[in-house]
Amino acid sequence: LQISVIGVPIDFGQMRRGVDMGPSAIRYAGAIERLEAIGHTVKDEGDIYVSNAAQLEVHPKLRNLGAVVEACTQLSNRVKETVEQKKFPLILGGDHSIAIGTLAGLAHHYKNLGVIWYDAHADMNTAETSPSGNIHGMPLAVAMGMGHEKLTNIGGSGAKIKPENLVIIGARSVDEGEKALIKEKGIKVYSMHEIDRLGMTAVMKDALEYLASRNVDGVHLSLDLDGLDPLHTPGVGTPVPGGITYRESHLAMEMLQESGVLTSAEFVEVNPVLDTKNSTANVAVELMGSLLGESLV
Ligand code: DIR
Ligand code: MN
Ligand code: MN
Ligand code: MN
Repeated sequence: LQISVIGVPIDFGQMRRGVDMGPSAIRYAGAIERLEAIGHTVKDEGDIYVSNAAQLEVHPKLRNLGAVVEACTQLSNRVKETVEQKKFPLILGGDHSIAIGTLAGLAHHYKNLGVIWYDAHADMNTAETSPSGNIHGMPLAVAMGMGHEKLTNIGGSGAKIKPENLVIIGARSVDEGEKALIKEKGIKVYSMHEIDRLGMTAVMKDALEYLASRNVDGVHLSLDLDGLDPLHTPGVGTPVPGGITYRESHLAMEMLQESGVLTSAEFVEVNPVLDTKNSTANVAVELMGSLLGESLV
């Protein structure tokens, strides 16, 4: 593959400072070299410029709205260009609010995009349902066309993804408003219950068959490192115990690689300030290896 790596050093989508250093931490963990060793042509496109949030619009229920809109607008354009150049976009966060920009950019080319959301959370709040006002808990709602119009208009108005083309894997901390939306839209969720009960092999097989049955024209992986158990990825802002294991996560990445359907990916919420010896960024890079074709033997 021709891979374009785009960093988004933003921590304004939530309240724990430091996740803006995620792209550096992931680079220091050897992401570029690791992907080159597989045989990919990798271009590090550097980072999106992120303004000082205090100088931009503030909103009582959407923390740092202006800064998130500005960064996501730039990211949307960069992702769109990357796909136009027939390159594989690999986005490094930053908090999960950046997915608003990623999905807006992808939507320009993929009219029936499949999305795998690997996360402890459903990230489907709006200003009205959010318990926190943190935009990193909202990107999927925005991508489905719900929320403040400054967010839903990034990269063009309207919905960027269809709820029936979305699968969530690893959920274990879902807010009431999100639960209602999941029911209303019939969104496919593989919570920790399904992972425990069926095993990751069956979950991934089912998820991939589901997306194939939807005739998706691409598949984006949005991987929040808090989807894994904090034992493996302690450097995240909102750790939730009882998560996906390290081995299950490698298996999931390997099955996604084998399927051959993946067209873009992002790794988010790595916070070096909260981490132990960069272990969370190291896990991110190891998972990237499995996702993009590294073989064990
Ligand atoms: C919570 C936490 N659902 C919120 N969300 C997180 O603030 O909306 N997402 N941590 O990654
Ligand atoms: Mn175009
Ligand atoms: Mn999360
Ligand atoms: Mn998330």
